[in-house]
Amino acid sequence: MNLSIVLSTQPAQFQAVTFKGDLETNLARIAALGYDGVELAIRDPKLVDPDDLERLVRKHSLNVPAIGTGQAWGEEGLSFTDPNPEVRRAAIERIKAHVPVAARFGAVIIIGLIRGILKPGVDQAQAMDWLVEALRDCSVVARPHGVHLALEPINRYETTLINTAAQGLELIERVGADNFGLLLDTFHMNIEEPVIEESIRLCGDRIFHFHVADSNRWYPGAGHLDFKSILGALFATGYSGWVSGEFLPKPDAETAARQNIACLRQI
Ligand code: LER
Ligand code: MN
Repeated sequence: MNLSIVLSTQPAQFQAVTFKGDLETNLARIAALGYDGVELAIRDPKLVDPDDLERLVRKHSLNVPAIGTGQAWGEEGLSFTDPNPEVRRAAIERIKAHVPVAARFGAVIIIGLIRGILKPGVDQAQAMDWLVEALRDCSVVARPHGVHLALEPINRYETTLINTAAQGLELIERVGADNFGLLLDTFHMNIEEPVIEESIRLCGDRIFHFHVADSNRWYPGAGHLDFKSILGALFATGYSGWVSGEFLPKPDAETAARQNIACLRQI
């Protein structure tokens, strides 16, 4: 099992980022804890020097399995489904700008909240059309670089667009690109999926990336999810990707990251 953990390269409001702050210090801490990789949350690729980033990551013998893009929404309000066409265009351009960085690391580009939240006056069907159009556009640009895009079903309290694995699969049908799939997150699945393992089986080879957090969004083992059963179902699909920790830095980042490794390695 390849284990990674989320690390933000810039200051961020989103709370379930275990590590924030000085990049090199955190990379050293994450490597020392025994992780194989680091999932980088990058608001804008223009804010990072890819050569520098690669040098630092390699220095600590870490991989980068995925790039999180949600801060472009959280900090700047960019979204695929904003009623303003300029905002939609900027969101699409932002995702395309991640492609060379993702290609360099062999990382999946995560489509989280950059898909947006339905704004007042916007019709759901219209928003879905914009979403499909944006995802087709980005998938076409990413494909020649061998880059995959993974949309994350997110629970109803955070967005109105694509809350469940089944909705994610319908979206995949509509987008119709073989480099477009899903990121499943156990925290969201615990809220939205009747049976987590069944949803995992249903998504099968369309699972491009996987986030773990327990039911309370603490590290695995701190809540009531059955990770032995969940990860059993995941690997039974033939999944050979990463299991990435995205949980609250509670009681503190170091302890949470250590407990996650202890719980998952035992499984
Ligand atoms: C991001 O991966 C995530 O899980 C969402 O909760 C972001 O809001
Ligand atoms: Mn997540």
